[in-house]
Amino acid sequence: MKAFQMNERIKGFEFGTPLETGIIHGEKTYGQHALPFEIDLEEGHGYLSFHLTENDRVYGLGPNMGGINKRGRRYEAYCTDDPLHHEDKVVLYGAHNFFMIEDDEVATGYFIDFPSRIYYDIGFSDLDDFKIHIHGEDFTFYIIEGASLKDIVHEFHKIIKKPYLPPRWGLGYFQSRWGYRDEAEIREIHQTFKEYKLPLEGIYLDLDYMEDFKDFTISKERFPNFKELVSDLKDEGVRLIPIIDAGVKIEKDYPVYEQGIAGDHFAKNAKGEPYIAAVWPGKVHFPDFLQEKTQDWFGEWYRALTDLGIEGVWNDMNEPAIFYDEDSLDEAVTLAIEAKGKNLGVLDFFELKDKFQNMGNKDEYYRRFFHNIDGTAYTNEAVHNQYGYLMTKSASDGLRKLLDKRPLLISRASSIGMHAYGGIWTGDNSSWWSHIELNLKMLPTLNMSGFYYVGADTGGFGGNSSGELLSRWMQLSVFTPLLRNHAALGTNNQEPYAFGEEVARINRKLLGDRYRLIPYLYSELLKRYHHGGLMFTPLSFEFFGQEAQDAEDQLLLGEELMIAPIYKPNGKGRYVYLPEEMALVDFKDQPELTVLNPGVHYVSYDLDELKFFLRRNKMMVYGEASLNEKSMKKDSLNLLGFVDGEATYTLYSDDGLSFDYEEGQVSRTKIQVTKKDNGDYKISVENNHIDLKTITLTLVDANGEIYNKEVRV
Ligand code: MIG
Repeated sequence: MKAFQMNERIKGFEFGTPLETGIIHGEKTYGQHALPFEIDLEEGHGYLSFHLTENDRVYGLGPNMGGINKRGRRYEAYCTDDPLHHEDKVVLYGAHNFFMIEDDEVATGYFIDFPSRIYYDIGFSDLDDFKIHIHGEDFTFYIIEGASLKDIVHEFHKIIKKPYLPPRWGLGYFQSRWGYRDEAEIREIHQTFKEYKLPLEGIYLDLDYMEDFKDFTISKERFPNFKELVSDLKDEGVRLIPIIDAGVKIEKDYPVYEQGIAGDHFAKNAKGEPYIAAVWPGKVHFPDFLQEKTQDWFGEWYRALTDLGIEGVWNDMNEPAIFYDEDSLDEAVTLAIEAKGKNLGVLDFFELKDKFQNMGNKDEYYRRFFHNIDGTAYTNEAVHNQYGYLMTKSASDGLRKLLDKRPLLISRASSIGMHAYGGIWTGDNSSWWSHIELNLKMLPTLNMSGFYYVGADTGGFGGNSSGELLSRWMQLSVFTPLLRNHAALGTNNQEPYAFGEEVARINRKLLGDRYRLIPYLYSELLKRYHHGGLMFTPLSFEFFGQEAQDAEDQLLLGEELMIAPIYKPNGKGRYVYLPEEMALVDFKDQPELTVLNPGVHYVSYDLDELKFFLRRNKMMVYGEASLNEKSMKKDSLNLLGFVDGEATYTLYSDDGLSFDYEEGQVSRTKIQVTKKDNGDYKISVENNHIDLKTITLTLVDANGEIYNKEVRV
């Protein structure tokens, strides 16, 4: 073991020869300090455990089931395609090994830099024991100290890369569905949105746009005029976002396949031949994204889409998901043939059935193919969690060169490190009420891992949505940077207009509100790019006490707001815990502000309302409802404030498209408001945003007195 220090607050310990994952950045000074606990190495695996006192809380671990406090469950970090997010699932698409343990006095953060399986048992088998099992002996263990949980997150964000920032139009509303078949249907959807006067920023294209599920092809039959379609829609402010899967179809004369073979770009089996798995296109090879030359090669292939006017993509199936491989299909078929005509015993029947039923994503597949890292072969299992991350890096590097502006890019599989290259949609959830709550709880945890451009399939992917479920989900999703309504093949339609006029009206109001929130949300993303930290913060990170710890169904948003969505059917309102005095905002055209005392309140909340809370001596800005980002007004903004002393808000903005923000080219509009003794307010604005000309303020004080004023800036 080698000990090192990164700064006063971060030290680390290298075990064996850890693989360079590219996740952690910064200088290491090797030294002599001791590991404050033991990590046992047994038969090539690492084991450690933390004693949990009764009041210890555990946070982190990325996109997983369970609460914000991760205690009381098991988890596994190993990117896995599982389309049923049942309550007892322990592993999903992301492997994020950052976590924090907090008791009433101190908190400590940990990060395990290791690209294969890690098992966590957080007070599940044993109430007071947090056990970690690392499936290997080459890893780096980081310990991060800080004055608070928020502080530790900040420290951690300093040693990982800066996060991905989407183009500003990425904050618009996106419609998606697996099963939009052809150009006519895409045009019809666009048309319907127009008829209903519903905002639409883009339409995601699922597998159906491809020819035989081949990456970087467009079906000539279903999309004969793809380029024209892209440009017609873009003229109206609507972008198309096609899907790309990890597997490349094995087919003679298919150029991606031919080049992949010629350039030695595919992951290999034990015999050194390209490994064959089966996914949507049938038999495929997997690009070996662990090789830099393959990242460059595959990244360049996105040209096939950018040449047609595409500016964003979603990377799917990159855990990588595998339906079956030849060996296991053979095995199952052989068993079936042997069984033919026999009087099968029940156990033999189950064996046969399981052979077919459990053929997807078998552990052994990931030991049957190898990646080439600087001449050394690693099983996929050994470096598994790098795969989706590096596929997305490949896409990001490629698209950046091709477009010379920010692409929209999201991925299903992820690990920390990928946060620098793309966002995440949280995969195949279901149209279940419990998944609204799950969506809420994943938000701060994803932020801890450095991911901000995140969102769930609004309305739910699997199963059938109802109008009520969709609108309730929308009331949460209007706050999430990625706002996409997506559904699985074969499920009922769930576009915002799919449930009749009344639901369409409700969704029009909510989506309008989303566009009003874009200046604020986008400013949050820019702030997090520059300063790290959380966009969505659990109450317990900010306030002491059991109530704050328990209120896991509410979140702070930015430094200004608190959200408390409804995630139960037939709800007309809900109980909300206010840890401090706040103003309830009913986000009508002219928002209504009601000051509430700390404590528990029943807040009524109708489907067509958007309600949230503004903290004391905080302010937020908002714009106007709009049908797309392109037509948003830039010269005026509104401001809401709950000011009973002094409040400052700084709005960040930029051109929304270029990479200039990386060089610090960001406009800041600093608004300062001080309440004077006579009830009047002193307002000052420092503005270097060229387009912004007026701000209309609505302020409320602790007595509920409302004050309106328009200022030129
Ligand atoms: O095996 O492309 O998570 O969003 O619609 C399913 C079809 C493959 C999984 C993705 C989902 C997408 C679906 N894909």
